[in-house]
Amino acid sequence: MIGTRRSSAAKYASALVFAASFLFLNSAVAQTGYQPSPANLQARREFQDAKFGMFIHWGVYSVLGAGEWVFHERKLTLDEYNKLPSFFDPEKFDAKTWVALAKSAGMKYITITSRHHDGFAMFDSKVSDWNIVQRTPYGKDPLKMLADECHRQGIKLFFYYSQLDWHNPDYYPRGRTDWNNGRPDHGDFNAYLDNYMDGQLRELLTNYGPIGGIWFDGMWDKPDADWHLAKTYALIHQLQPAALIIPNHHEKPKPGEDVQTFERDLPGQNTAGFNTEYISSQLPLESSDTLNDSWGFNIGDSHYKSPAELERRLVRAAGNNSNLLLNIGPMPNGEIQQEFVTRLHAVGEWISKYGDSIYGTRGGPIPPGDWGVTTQKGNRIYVHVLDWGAPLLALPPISGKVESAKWLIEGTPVSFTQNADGLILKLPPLGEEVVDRVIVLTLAD
Ligand code: FHN
Repeated sequence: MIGTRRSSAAKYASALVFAASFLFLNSAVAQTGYQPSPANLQARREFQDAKFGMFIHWGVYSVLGAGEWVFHERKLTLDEYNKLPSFFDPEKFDAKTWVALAKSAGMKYITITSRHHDGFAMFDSKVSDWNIVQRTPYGKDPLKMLADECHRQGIKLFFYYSQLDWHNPDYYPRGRTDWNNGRPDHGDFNAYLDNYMDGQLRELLTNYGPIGGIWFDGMWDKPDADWHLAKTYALIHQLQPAALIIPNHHEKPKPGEDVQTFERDLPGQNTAGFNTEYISSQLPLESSDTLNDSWGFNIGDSHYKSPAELERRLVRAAGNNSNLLLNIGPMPNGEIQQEFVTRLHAVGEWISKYGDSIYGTRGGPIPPGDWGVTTQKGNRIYVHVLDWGAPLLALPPISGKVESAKWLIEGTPVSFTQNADGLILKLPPLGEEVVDRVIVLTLAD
């Protein structure tokens, strides 16, 4: 037996060192030492100025009209799910209509599922034939058409990309969402990451012109796995330095990531139960949510949010220094259901009047409250009174002298007093229901 019998303390200590290094290796390393390029920092500012994006969950799962988790929820086998693409023929898909709808809603960017957890590529991939061009009667690449149209209409396009894969045999060992769908109990996860995933990411960052970034999802399926983040993040930043990496891993941001996104929650909130309460003070923030209760097309989900709810959601996101990424799930024929179109047009109508108090702003300076939020831009502070019926609104002190206070829409003055204790705004009695009563405070230079 070589060497002395090591004391249990020594064994315990080295186990600790090993565990710590493994955790460090795994979580912190990502793209250690990552310095965002000037183009990336500019893209981050433009992202924050944009404030409002369209999330699109669309795939062969749309055919069943039961959301994007139908493969898992119905515990289908591979053979069963492999039939779906042959039914997917979205002859009504029109990139111009989709992009125009996003613009009409006041949205400045689109994030579409290039590949969801079923692993099916909604683009022309040479890495695997499990894709829309080779496996569907449609046989065309909708992401190419969408990318071209976005470039034409000045809308940034982001690609959602699922790291979780319920279809690829090399996604092995499988994770928390596993069920026996007929895949073999062996596979090469490193090959899955390095060849398959990075191969497809290279296609998405090479064949579609300049893109806004990659919106990752699914790491939460194997939270302790080594996802080769350093390699994947470096690949993305090397191919398109301005592309933003937006990981929906529900954890504290890791080196190499460019935006922190929260699902179904405002930054720091965790009503969804899986979001981190950590809020990055460095990275732009985003909050994603559904227009009804579903991400993918769900024929039985008519629980639509009202335009007022959506507008308030956007304002509260802005007041929390965050973007809102609002989701639609198009139908399998490529059309977007009227319930979504009507509400997006209504939001567009609203933001065409209130946009100044949203676009290009940052949250604050007064922290969000039940009464409402504030946004700021240059020497202007926008006080968004969302839920306050009393005649006086007392706000904490702000730095800078308020020169004038006016209603954003009417332009008429609002009487106020400002002293060291704070700012008091005199509000007329509430008339008809107003989504957001906005007062513009102009600060003296
Ligand atoms: O499982 C996915 C879900 O299908 C959807 O894509 C959302 C969107 O943020 N993310 C995951 C759930 O956390």
